[in-house]
Amino acid sequence: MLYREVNFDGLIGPSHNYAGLSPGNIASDQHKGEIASPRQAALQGLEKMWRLVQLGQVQGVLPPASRPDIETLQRFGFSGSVPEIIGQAYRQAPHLLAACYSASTMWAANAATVSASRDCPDGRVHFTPANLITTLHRSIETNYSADMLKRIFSDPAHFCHHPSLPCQSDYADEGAANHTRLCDSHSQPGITLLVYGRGSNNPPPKRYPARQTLAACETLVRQHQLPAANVVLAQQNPTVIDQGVFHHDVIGVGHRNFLMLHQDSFFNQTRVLQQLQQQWQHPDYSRGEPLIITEFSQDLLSVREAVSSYLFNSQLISVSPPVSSPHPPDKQSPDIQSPDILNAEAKQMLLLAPTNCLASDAALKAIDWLIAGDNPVAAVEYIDLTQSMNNGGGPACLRLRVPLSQTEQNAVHPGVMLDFTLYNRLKSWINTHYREQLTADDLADPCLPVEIQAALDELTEILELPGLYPFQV
Ligand code: SUG
Repeated sequence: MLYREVNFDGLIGPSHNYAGLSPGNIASDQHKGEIASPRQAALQGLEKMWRLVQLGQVQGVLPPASRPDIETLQRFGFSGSVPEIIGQAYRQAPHLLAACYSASTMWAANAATVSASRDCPDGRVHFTPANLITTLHRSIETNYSADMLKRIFSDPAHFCHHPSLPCQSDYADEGAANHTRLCDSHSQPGITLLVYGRGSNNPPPKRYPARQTLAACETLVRQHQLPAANVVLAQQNPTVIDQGVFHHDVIGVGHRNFLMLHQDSFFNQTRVLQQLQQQWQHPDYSRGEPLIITEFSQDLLSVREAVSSYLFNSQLISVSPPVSSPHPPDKQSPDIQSPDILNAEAKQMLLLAPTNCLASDAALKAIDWLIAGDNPVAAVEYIDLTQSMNNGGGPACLRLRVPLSQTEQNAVHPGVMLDFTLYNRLKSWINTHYREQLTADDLADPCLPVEIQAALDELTEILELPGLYPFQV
């Protein structure tokens, strides 16, 4: 049976803003207090999703959480009507209001860790929502993400949902941003590479938080019952976390039998890569293709340039040839390049990179070097996600990868699968409901929650997910 990697992207919510909420995420810090454009952000994210469809991929949409999170503001002691709660929070603790307004569920790579049914002994796709306990604004995503994923992947015959890990520092978990599945083809069992930043005897970072722990990774392996022969746990190099690599997906990306990463990604990288190669050749799994690993040297691309360009946060997409002539998305027609059935098993890959790479000579040289090298990447295409990028979220951050068989895909809630009709409906929904600009002071506007509720109410009709939000029940 054919298996595909299906991307589910977080739809960027109407309260997208720049609040500087993530220590160790350099872009979030640098753009703190700037004027955001929620409308532009959401349209950029939607264009990225649509581009994937045009490239013959199967693409889903994950609705944003409802913001502001009034329940959390009440837990912080603010009371009264919604305008009163917002007014008090704005005057007394604007950082709490900003946290409860964050549109951070857009970064779907942090929503959950997902294991393919081919990797799990019970033959189901396993989900563990991330507890995201390192930052306040992200820790309040978990309950919503868990419920939303259960609505979209609801059939217990195919999908198994675990509780998030305990909310204690030893179990800090940031989901798929620290998970890479390497496989021969999606229809074969893969190797689960899980990356953590602290919890072993090796030194943790000194300056910035390590958001994923060894104990969290071990727990995920147990929950999903992944066979030891198919698991590799690797520690992030603490010095790169201290340079702004707050998730592994800021410094490495893998797809199928290909992994590209910076030479300084892991603590004891040589050993980690050897272990991957050894496990790839495990006699119980006759993998036909070689595992191709491409390391970028510090001379080719410094960690600083990797973080500012977000080159490693690109998406790698299997596409049928020819892939060498990128062209901008055709906004008028559903110009699907080729049937996705061909793409799912295609050997060539396209690098879908953020336009920030275009501003870096080093990143451009590194991409040329990659394409010329002995690896599956045949072409690059750039995608403008500036609004999300300014908060440290590139192409790979915005998507949750879910490997699915055709039968499993048929069991996914169909209302969230992107086609030309849904793309157009979402575009007009964004243009109708989203503000052109949003500042920190706008968060005090009592009209904003009302506008957002109206928008989300309509969204649940578009996606056929009635009662998804607490204000609807
Ligand atoms: O958790 N930024 C997000 C970016 C997440 C990127 N995801 C992956 N790398 N997979 C974060 O740091 C900034 C919000 C603000 O500052 O307003 C923020 O949460």
